[in-house]
Amino acid sequence: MTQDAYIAIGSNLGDRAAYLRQAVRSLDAAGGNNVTACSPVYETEALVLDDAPQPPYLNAVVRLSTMLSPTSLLMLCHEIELAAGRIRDGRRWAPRTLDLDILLLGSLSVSTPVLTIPHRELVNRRFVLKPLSDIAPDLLLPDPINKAVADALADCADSHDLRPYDNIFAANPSEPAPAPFPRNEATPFDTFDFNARHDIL
Ligand code: A4P
Ligand code: MG
Repeated sequence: MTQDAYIAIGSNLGDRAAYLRQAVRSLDAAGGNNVTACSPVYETEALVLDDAPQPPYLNAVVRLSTMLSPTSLLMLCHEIELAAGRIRDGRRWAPRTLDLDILLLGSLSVSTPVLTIPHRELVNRRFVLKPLSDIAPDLLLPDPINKAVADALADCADSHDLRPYDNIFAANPSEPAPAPFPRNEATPFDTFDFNARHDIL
């Protein structure tokens, strides 16, 4: 059985559009996954934790039909970030070639030391809620949010500007779709019975 996952994609280093396109191809190519919707892309000023300026981000959200368990989906996201040359130096919110955040996975609420679903910043960020609302305005956000995406966007206090960017996900006959990043086939992926009870919940 598949579930819809919603993944936020961001990049503020290097060829941002290329990283976003290749990330979408890589999510689609792995483990029986299927990307079924891509939001418009927005350019957004970087939200930072200190005074050091950062380049602006490209942000988007995709819907992914998946059978992967929450943990396997997180592993896949980390693998794709690594393949995109992301360097984790321990600093939170540091500039990055690619960031993949799991916003939602079916109607699951997950809270473990390494994974929180719905994503803990989901309702605080316009650069996440706007593209999510573009593709799923009526989707009900699960516990502890419990409201529709469009209502969460209307209630969001974040007033940062979102600049519509080129439609980089549209098929372009003069430019072939990028190949997915090479997969590490040794990574064991689990599928997940979303109807069963799990101790991860
Ligand atoms: N983690 C827990 N829950 C999740 C989840 N639902 N999806 C854990 C993905 N990861 C999740 O993330 C730290 C750890 O969060 C992961 O190892 C995972 O176990 P990270 O990607 O290593 O580090 P980070 O991204 O710097 O930290 P964090 O807190 O995840 O930051 P965010 O929320 O990703 O924000 N400004 C603009 N304009 N646009 C952006 O996209 N993004 C960020 C990063 C900051 N400023 C931004 C943007
Ligand atoms: Mg992150």
